[in-house]
Amino acid sequence: DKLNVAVVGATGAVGTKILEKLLERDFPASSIKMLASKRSAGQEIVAGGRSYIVEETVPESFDGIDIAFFSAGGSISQKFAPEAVKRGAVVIDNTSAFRMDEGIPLVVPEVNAHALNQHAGIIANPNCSTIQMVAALQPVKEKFGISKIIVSTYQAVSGAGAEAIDELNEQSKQFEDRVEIEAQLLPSASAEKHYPIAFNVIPQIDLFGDAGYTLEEWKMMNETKKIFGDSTIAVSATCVRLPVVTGHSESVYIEIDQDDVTVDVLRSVINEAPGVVLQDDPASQTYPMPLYAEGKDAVFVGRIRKDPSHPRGFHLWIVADNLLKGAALNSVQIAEELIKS
Ligand code: A2P
Ligand code: 11C
Repeated sequence: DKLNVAVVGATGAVGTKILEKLLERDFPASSIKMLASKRSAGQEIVAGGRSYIVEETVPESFDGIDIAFFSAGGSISQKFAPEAVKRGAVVIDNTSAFRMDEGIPLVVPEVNAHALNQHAGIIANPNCSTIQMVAALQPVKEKFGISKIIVSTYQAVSGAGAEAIDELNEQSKQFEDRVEIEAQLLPSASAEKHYPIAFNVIPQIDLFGDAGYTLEEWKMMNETKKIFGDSTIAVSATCVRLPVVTGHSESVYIEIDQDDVTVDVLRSVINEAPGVVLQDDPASQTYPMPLYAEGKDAVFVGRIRKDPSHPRGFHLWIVADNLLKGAALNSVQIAEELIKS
């Protein structure tokens, strides 16, 4: 049975990738409706040799839709996801609007596909930096148990949307032209101050929340517990923006529950994980980098080593395309999993 599909945020950094993945993976869609704001209505998107005309998102857009992917920001999801569900669609939401709500599954198919068995119409796709971390750590958790995670991220600007990519490009040009760099968007459109991202590093993603952590950091901490179904796991995050266009990188420290696990054993366990590719050979300078992860579906892991001061402590370096496994691909995989059952 073929399905009627809608993509909300179709002109955005993630929305365009959702269409690409649906086509590339031969998703059984009988129609794909591309929805955005009124500003983009009438715009043509060409993909897979076909032309799609963008429409304005209104409640009636969801009449007859079976699956609706949302990636147009939290407020648009708040407004239209319930409308889509009311009209019989299942919503796969890429924003943070419903992720921590009880009864809303938060899913990375390689980790907790079982959570899809019970839903009330909305399924949440986790934050990009959370997805790649839990996908890489899942086999380690399953085999040895994990009691603690300390993560520092190195996040690309595309995570903040198409406008943030424009801002990095614009600022790079201003730097080259030796004119003053103007910052308008990062670290967050709604923040009081904005700082240049070109030739800089910003230790703030999204606004600040409780206890000195940013909202992005809280997302990584809370979502990890929910996806793993383990509220006891200790997680602390530091989230940082870099002048990289696409590909989030993460330095991750874990403490496992089992003694005497060697680096080689840890490598082989990670190597067997679905969707994960090991790139770990110091002798040949092999390790993951965002420039090479861009456009790839996999989560790449390298630099695996044992902490010299803790018998159960390990360090890893995890890289993935934040727009693909971090967003569009994971959303489409959720849809594939749903129609399997
Ligand atoms: P538009 O291009 O019409 O503004 P990104 O994540 O790259 O910043 O993209 C955001 C996406 O959300 C875009 O597709 C954008 O469409 C869409 N969007 C923004 N505001 C609305 C709205 N009011 N209704 C539907 N889609 C919206
Ligand atoms: C970033 N991770 O890189 C963010 C973007 O909750 O879906 C995704 C925000 C979210 O800026």
